Amino acid sequence: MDRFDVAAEMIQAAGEVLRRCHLEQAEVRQKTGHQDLVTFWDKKIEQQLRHAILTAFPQDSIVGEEYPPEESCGGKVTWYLDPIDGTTNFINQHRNYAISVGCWAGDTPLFGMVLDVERRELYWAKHGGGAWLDQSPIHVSRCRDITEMLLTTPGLQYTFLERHPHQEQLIRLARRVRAVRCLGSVALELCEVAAGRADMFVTMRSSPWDHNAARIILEEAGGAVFTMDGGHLPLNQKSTVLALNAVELKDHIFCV
Ligand code: 2AM
Ligand code: CA
Repeated sequence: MDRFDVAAEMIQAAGEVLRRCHLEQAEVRQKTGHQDLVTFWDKKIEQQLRHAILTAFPQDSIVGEEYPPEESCGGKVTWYLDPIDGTTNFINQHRNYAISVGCWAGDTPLFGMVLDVERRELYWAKHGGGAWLDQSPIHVSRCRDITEMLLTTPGLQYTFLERHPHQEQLIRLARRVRAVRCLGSVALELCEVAAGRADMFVTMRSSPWDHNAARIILEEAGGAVFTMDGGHLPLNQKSTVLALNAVELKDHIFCV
């Protein structure tokens, strides 16, 4: 099996585990505070994914949310894993959470997969092969009028309410768009833009495991990703993220 097939098999097996699990109160822990949580299942699933990858490709590197990076022994392929993206949704709703698996050769994308676990929907893209939702091709929206756009952002608090250098710009943008939606999962929200159900996405907080799978899917669907400053989105650092349904939109969204 090649890396894509290993990823497809392991992500579906992990989804099955999460759909069947019953989360106990004692399995939830705070990381940096009461709005940043981790569960027994985040760790369990990441262990399961790491084991599947390293069994098949022991030379590969792994960057995942819950454990220190697994350094490569000579290979140049890196996997970016988020075992549960949208942990708060997993805890409070048991829906609207994803497993995110991105695979890169240095800074060249190989493929990205995002499983919407409870809907049993797999978003995926191979570099140069278009973007897909299960067997159907997906594409970003054609909308170019900002007043008709849906803006999605995972966290109302940290996008609009906390002080940060882009706060005023974002509040102005929120007044111009048709509506703002908060789903609570970076990976699923980037896929919403890829599938044309939202037109743009912003977050003030994202990590490589949150966005390095879905960014491949979004770019293959015709969209573009940047930092909030309009710069290149880094592969290996925490960053702000701005995602658009068209690269040209970047020069227009903050000009009012
Ligand atoms: P997570 O569920 O894997 O933690 C909404 O919280 C979205 O923002 C989720 O995709 C979440 O990923 C992500 N996120 C990134 N950094 C975060 C942070 N410091 N606190 C809360 N959510 C964070
Ligand atoms: Ca996570």
